[in-house]
Amino acid sequence: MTHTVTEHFSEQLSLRARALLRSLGAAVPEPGTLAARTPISGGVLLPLTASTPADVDAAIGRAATAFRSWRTVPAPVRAALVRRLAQLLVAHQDELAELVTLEAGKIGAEALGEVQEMIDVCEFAIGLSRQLYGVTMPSERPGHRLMETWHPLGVAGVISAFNFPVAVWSWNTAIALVCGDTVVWKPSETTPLTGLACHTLLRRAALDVGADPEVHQLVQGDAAVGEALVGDTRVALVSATGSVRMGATVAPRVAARFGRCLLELGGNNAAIVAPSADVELAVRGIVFAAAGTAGQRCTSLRRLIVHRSLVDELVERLTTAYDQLHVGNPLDDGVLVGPLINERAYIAMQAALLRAQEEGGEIVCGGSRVELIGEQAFYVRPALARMPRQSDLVCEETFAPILYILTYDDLDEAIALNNAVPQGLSSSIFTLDQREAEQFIAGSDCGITNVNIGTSGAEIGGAFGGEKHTGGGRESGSDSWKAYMRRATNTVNYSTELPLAQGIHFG
Ligand code: UN1
Repeated sequence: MTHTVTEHFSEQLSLRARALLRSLGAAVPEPGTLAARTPISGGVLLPLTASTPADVDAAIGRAATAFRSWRTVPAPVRAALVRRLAQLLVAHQDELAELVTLEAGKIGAEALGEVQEMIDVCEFAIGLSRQLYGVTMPSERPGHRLMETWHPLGVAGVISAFNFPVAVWSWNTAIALVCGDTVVWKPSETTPLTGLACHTLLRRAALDVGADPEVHQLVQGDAAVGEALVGDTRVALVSATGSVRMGATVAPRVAARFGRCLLELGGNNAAIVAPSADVELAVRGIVFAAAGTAGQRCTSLRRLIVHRSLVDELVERLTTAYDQLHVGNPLDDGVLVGPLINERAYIAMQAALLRAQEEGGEIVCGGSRVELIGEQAFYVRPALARMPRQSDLVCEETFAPILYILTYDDLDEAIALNNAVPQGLSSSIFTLDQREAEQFIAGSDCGITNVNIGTSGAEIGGAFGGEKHTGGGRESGSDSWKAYMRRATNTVNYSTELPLAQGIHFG
């Protein structure tokens, strides 16, 4: 496209974003210095106003005030708000998904899937509202009851990333709200419009069911806005998704004020392909996990650890599959790989590919830029790189579609390679040998360990998160809700005596 054609296209995308915001009920924001861009063309969708320190302070104040009454609303009644949000998400699934495509560059199917993930977690949270169970234990004293009760924690500060701009918000918010917390959300500065859209839907849901709309606050801007949340003692829980570097600054600051942190940081996810693998199935799983979302999921597959007997055949099959991947405008039908989020991501990818070659690797296919829609949009062909060993480069997370291929001879070695990186989010094995599968489940040090599926695309029902530099947090399903609540251990004496524990006699 020529310069002017690209500009014209960007204007069309901007008009579309405005129309989508309006149909989602959001007023087009006051123009300011925070530019919402689209990676589809690199153009500006809308200029927004970033929150000032005073805005953030006021937002936290409103959330803290709203908490005082929200915490007293029974959890199943709180769930009415989440139920209404789910209904609005169902009604607006297409528009919100399209906005995700415009802002994050996801292909249609994945953007719809992301909104589906929101609906799913809302349903989970609604059921959860009647299952915030505490346990009881036998007391060692007669006439006593020992039990645990769970109570709302306070204000949850949610800091989310560009790559799942709406789903990760909903994981945190749907659950925090039924748990009785209020939320202050800072979306990625790269995806402020989807932030605005979700905030608008939630406020509308609150008004529709007669809940206090102040239970949710939106703040917009760069790292300084996030830091204001991190440093504020009124924010009981900081739930942050992003880079390891970001987590390394957030965690000590929250710890220093004895706040609570829930971290979802980088991943460097591997899949092992064992000799018994169903290779056809493995190829499909690998391609989705490595090239899907243009390699920009925390759970994207970045390392393939293949048995030596299989590696040549697998690389050949993967190359054939990669050659058929349609890279292009994610709004177009048939496209499987959309753009990288920005130029920085493109530069990081090119630097990694260069380093891979310097370290003796071979770029088997992909890696090059496809200039489709002007100079400011960064489309790349997903790359396969065969590496002689797990070098420093391979141990780093590059947020782009590069799959490093390594070989192994015995399973212990493969599991050791899986574990020999600083991150610990997701992992998988392709094998039809049950012993191998179980050995891997026990041996992988990651928070997510799969068999015969790729590393990405987790369902919301499980706990999502990882170990080591991934930060240790768990979000979404299972008992992740416990991170959003305060546990109290209660001893109730219904006797007329006052026996002391441990058999102590006092006086
Ligand atoms: C992320 O990349 O931050 O498991 C979240 C998956 C998605 C969520 C990814 N359900 O790939």
